[in-house]
Amino acid sequence: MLPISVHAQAKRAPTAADAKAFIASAEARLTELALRANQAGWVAATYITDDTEALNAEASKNYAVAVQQLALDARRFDKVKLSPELRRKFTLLRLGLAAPPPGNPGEAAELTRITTSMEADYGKGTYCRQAPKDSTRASTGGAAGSDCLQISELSRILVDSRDPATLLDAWQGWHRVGAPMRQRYARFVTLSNKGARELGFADAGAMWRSNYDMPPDQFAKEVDRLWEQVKPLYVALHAYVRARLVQQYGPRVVPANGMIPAHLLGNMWAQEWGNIYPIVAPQGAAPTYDIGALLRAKHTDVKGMVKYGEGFFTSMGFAPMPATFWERSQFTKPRDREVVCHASAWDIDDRDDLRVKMCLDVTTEDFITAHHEIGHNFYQRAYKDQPFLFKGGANDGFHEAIGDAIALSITPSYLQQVGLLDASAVPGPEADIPLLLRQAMDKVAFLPFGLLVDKWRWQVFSGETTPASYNKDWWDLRARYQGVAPPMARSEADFDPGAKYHVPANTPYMRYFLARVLQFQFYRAMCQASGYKGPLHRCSFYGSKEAGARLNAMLEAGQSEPWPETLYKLTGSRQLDASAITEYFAPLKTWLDQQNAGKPVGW
Ligand code: X8Z
Ligand code: ZN
Repeated sequence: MLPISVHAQAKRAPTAADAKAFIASAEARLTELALRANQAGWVAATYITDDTEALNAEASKNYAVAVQQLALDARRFDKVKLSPELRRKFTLLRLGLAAPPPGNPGEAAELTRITTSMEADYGKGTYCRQAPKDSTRASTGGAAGSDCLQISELSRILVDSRDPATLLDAWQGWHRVGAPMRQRYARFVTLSNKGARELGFADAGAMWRSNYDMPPDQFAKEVDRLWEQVKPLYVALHAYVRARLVQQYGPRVVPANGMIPAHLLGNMWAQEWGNIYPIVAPQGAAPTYDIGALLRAKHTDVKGMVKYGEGFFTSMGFAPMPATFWERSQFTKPRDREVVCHASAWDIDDRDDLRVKMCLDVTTEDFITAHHEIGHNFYQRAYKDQPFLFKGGANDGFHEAIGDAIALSITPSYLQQVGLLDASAVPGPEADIPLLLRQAMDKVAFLPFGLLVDKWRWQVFSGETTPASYNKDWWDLRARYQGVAPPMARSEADFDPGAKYHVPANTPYMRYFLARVLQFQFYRAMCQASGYKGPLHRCSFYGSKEAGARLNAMLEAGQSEPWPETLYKLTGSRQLDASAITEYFAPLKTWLDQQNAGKPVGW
């Protein structure tokens, strides 16, 4: 069946020139609608009210419906011979949305209402130890009262407390945020699948997997291949951390050869474990520095933390962020209103209006996050001269890897160079294992979590996981990949995936798994470009214009070509390759294997 719009032109077959004109007009229209959606999205995320939520839903719907309509209209060019560049724009247009709306206008509006409301509910989430008077506000009600804790306070408890009961209370309190989303999530899955099928994909998960310049099944195999490369490192870290947690909490809390309970790892989702480094630090080793403590000692404020991130990029030859970045960003949590605290980077006008939205504290974790977010902004600015459909990461994993690749250069000698560490306090090679362990607690621990979030969503979109087993299948994946168990009984009355931001916000997550691998590839390539020779983990390319030029060549290409070509520009390789991360951690792997000798490994 031909789309209706073709009948008017049925007199002659569409040509490449028609296709070019179609794309030019599509890009102009989407540029305008994206600006509106970004503006509405920004106010909705930095001032959550019913009105900003409604305005955001409206603007997102207008953008999404336009993309969807254009992608459907574009089918009339499917058989026209086009340049690879123009063909790529059509492909990207069809893949442009994480939640493609169905053609039915009522259903399209319902879909965006559901996504905006789930994200807002996540942002408003609170745990009130004493039930508030109005019991309908139990988990996501109004401004947090004095006895109500939000995600940042609950996360703080998971970092600081060493009391299993206190930790459990914070963990279960936050996980209540998911349950009220369960039904909406099921409806959301139905509607986005419908939109994906109208575009010709098997389901919305297959659509997500199609965004990597290879067939979707091949992409699924690629991530499994990478996981097999890094799994021995993860399993060794898991065994070592578990043994130290047994020492800390006893075998009744932590089974010596089983899974680690999810509330003991210093992070609400047990995704990064660096916050409990003090529990697992090598016995007898001199304590290493804590970057948060170094920053506080220098009275660095949150803006100052972001300045370090910017300073790294400018040292490599990038221009500083524009003044509006500093004026319009949200660096700290406002006291007088509710906001979505989950960190994000924004490119409001697809040119110079770059911003971050964060709720920073002066901690090591947030110092890394500041680098992560500003990395997005430098990427966005580097590709600002690309046409609309090529503005984006080579793939979404690239976007997530830039700031992190930079932050891998935060070595002892870098900290000395920027004046955060006194020369007398710079540790020598004896600190390699403690520093690598600290790093692995974040980077390596994350890998299985990064993999499983979308393994779960792929199953949900394909129908393999139905609402009847949402929670069970979530925890099955967490058991299988992470070796992490829920700290208390869970049931299908819960919806624990909803307690992780990216599920209610519908942000695909495999990008973070890719980024964990890619950032080490980028880092190794920039170390080489800077002329560094020596063990990979001690390299810092701060100040290297050569590394900056190579990085910029990759960034400015945006998504104008298949990502392997863009990867080649920086690394000289066209492959995703975990050998850089295993090389970086090789000395730690040897050490972990020694520590684990004769002890249980695996779960
Ligand atoms: O969501 C993020 C960034 C925003 S793009 C802060 N990250 C993932 C997460 O927090 O779950 C970065 C690491 C993984
Ligand atoms: Zn990010």
